[in-house]
Amino acid sequence: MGTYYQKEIECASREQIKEWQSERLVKTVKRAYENSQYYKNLMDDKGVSPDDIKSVDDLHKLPFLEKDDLRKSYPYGLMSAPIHDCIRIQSTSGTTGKRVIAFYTQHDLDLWDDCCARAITATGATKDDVIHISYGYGLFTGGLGLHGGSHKVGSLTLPVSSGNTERQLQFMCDLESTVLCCTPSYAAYLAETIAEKGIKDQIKLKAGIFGAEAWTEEMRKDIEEKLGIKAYDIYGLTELSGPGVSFECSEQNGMHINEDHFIAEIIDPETGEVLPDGQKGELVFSSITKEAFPLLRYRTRDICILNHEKCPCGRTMTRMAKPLGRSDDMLIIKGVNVFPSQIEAVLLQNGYPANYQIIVTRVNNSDVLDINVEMTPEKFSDTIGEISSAEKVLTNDLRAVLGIFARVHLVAHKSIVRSEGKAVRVIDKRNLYK
Ligand code: DLL
Repeated sequence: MGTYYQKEIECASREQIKEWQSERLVKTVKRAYENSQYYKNLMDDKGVSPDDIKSVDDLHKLPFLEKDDLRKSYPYGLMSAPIHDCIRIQSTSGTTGKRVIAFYTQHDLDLWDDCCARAITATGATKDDVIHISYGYGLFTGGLGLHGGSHKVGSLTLPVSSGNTERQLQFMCDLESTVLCCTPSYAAYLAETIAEKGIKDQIKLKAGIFGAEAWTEEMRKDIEEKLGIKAYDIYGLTELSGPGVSFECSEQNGMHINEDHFIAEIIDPETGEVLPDGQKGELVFSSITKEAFPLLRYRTRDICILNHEKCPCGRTMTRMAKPLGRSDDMLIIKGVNVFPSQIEAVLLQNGYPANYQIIVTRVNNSDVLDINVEMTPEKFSDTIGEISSAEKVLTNDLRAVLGIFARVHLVAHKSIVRSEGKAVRVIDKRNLYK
């Protein structure tokens, strides 16, 4: 049996969960339709009205919502609460131009914090623990999400944020952090640094809550061994609130979806058809308790499988597998969402052709991004100094747009193999999805 933050909810009967979902869905559809012109248009176009949605069984009647809808309706088009009731925004990482912005009322933040508190408590943590948060704070949801959850649990919260490994380790040793929250790649990096410094005996960690990017079971084992902890997965996305949409329990066998707040469906990414239980497809979520920014049938583009079997931990909430891939071309590099189109835009702005190749590798559990870019005859230079300064310009421009470092390599004209079909722009050697 597990440890719970809200046992009566996390272990509720399936009938009770369905009842909550139906009642909350009906309310949310009405709220969205009445407050957002964008939603109203979407539903009117599909010929469905709020009266058609009487229970969770009617969910399939609603139109899908996609990332593109969020861009088109930027910034306020999908708001379902007055702006003066909103107290915060968060935003997705690494996108340019019209970023995806999520708005929160006090009520929304409160429920999000509950979701993260459930994830923290599932690791066995209590108010006696020291929660060390190395996810980035700011627009990214990782830091502030786990921070709110840790406050709810009543633990001592260390808002260290990302970066500055020396400082991380100093706090970790001096304040005896017991639960580490960060991306799995940063956890692996910290583990390595701890070993190099020979300070393992000063580390009191017992659990880690790692997410925001794909990671394998091999990586879990490696981190667990090196840090001497149990490593828990956590999933979420900005559009739905942030981390805590689902989280792992002590069984480490799938992430429990907080179904009192989010309804999950699996669809065929090509046809949009809802797939039967146990089939692999694209994960679609409806958030049914949010006031400011509820999303109905939002296509996450994450490929996944749901598991409705009862979990030995006692929770009744459906589990989702680790995401098995994406149905779009988004890459997550060092926890940052990167679209190849953003890279292409920078190259074109700098006068390079769209002949490039993005190569992502993982060296010592840390992502490395290399971009090979063809020079045009006009851009050609055989002077090393000129080439390296042109590469530097691209690296800086890419860093400004993506927020991460990329190694740019200018290569000879026509040296990148041309494809007869779709160009192979991305070579992801990390094998993150099994
Ligand atoms: O990554 C929220 C988050 C923060 C989750 C901290 C967990 C911990 P976004 O930046 O909007 O939000 O990116 C969302 O990241 O659609 C998945 O593709 C991917 N992702 C998130 N968690 C996991 C995970 C945050 N545990 C996108 N495993 C999602 C695999 C994940 N992929």
